[in-house]
Amino acid sequence: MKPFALAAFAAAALSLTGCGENLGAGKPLNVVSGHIVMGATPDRPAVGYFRVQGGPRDVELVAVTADLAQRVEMHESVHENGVTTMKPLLRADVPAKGELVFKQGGKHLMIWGINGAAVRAGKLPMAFVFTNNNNERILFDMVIKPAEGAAAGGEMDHGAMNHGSMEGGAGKAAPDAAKK
Ligand SMILES: [Cu+2]
Repeated sequence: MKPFALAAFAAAALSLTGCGENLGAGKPLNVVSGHIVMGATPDRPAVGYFRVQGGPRDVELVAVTADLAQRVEMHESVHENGVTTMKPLLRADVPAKGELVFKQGGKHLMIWGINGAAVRAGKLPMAFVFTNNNNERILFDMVIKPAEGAAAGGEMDHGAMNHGSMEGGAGKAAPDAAKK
C-alpha cells in the first residue's frame, strides 16, 4: 500500500504545479517587471530597465513608447577598445520560453522629457511593441525612481558618458528620428 500511496501523492503534486502556473500551455509573452531611474539633473535622460517573459514563440521587441514622454529610445551599451559607448537598438529578441532583460550595463531605455505629472505619480505607462500578432502592444506601468547619486554610481556614469557620443555622430540610426 505504501509505495502506491507515495506514487499517488507524487502524481498529485505534479499535477498541482502543472495547473497552478498553467505551465502546460506555456507562459504568455508578458512584461513582468520594470522601472525607470531619473537622470541626475532634469536635462539628463532617464534610464529604463525591464524584463520580458518569452511566450510560446520567438518574437522581437521593436519599440517601447510612452505618451507621457518626449522621446524613448532602446540602446545597448557596447564595450570597444576599452571605451563604453551606446548604440541605438532597433529590435531585441525575446526567445520562446526565455526572457529579454534590459539592465544596467547592457540593453536599456533612454527616456527624455517625462511629463511632470507622471514623475509626481511615480509611474510612467509604457507600451511595448512586439512582432507577433500584427505588432502586439503590451502596456506596463514603469515605476519611477529618483536618481540615486550615492547608491548607484553606475547610473551617474551612465548619464555622464552616454549622450555626448550619441548626439555627436551615431544619431543617424536613431529609431525615433522620423517621429519628431
Ligand atoms: Cu543610452
